[in-house]
Amino acid sequence: EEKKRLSYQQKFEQAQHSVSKKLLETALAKESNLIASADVTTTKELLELAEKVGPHIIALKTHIDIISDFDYQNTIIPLKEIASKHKFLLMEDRKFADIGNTQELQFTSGVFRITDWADFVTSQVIGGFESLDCFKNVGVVAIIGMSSKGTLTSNNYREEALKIALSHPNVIGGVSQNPIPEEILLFTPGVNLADSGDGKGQQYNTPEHVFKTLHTDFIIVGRGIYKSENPEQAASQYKSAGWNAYLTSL
Ligand code: S5P
Repeated sequence: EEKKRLSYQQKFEQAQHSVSKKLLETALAKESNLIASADVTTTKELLELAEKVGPHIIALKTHIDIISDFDYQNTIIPLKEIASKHKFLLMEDRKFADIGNTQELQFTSGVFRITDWADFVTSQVIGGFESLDCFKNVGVVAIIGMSSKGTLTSNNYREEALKIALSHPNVIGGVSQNPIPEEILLFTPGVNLADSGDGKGQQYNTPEHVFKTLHTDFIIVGRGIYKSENPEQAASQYKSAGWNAYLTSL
């Protein structure tokens, strides 16, 4: 018999961090474990996508530095309004990868001022335990393993990265293509219902696969949604596929 996973309710009850609680609470309320990745390059596309997929997602993942007309007032303020209207969180996929002092500057300064609006951020753990101390007011999702072909996140790297992730109080979860301990949340990108790759190294799995084999908590879907002819409908499909796969894995 296969090992059973903890339910979102059980994880909610044992969660320590306010952002973990918020994510799990949102998942239960919306019956969704879907995070849409908004890898679009203009404010208009970002806001339109957020509005369309908002009802179906628990978080919108941004790469805010690819928005060519970024402007705090015109990009972030309306994005935050849409997020609060549709009750989803904002996840900035910055993948910090430097010493603590530099990460702190990248997190708080520049035009993006990530600290002022992101609910949680991604960070590499290559800079070591203390490099994560600066992310005090947000949750950190540590990059444990990457989805791309030829990644350097070997077994040994992942083991060491997990030690940091599990012991740091700012860390709420990890990004990985392998199972991780249930004390932190598992976020899995590289999910697509139609494709197995993108010709640029990305490797895709289905929602069924990642819930069954990894016991993932949240799926991250980019092109499967924003490149679709009908992103609203695609988000709804991924939401159902993800939720059904979760229920089946219980
Ligand atoms: O290992 C990873 C980690 C991340 S966060 N592999 C990934 O693909 N990602 C991100 O997930 C990537 O930066 C992109 O924003 C998204 C996947 O997009 P898709 O279009 O391939 O679904």
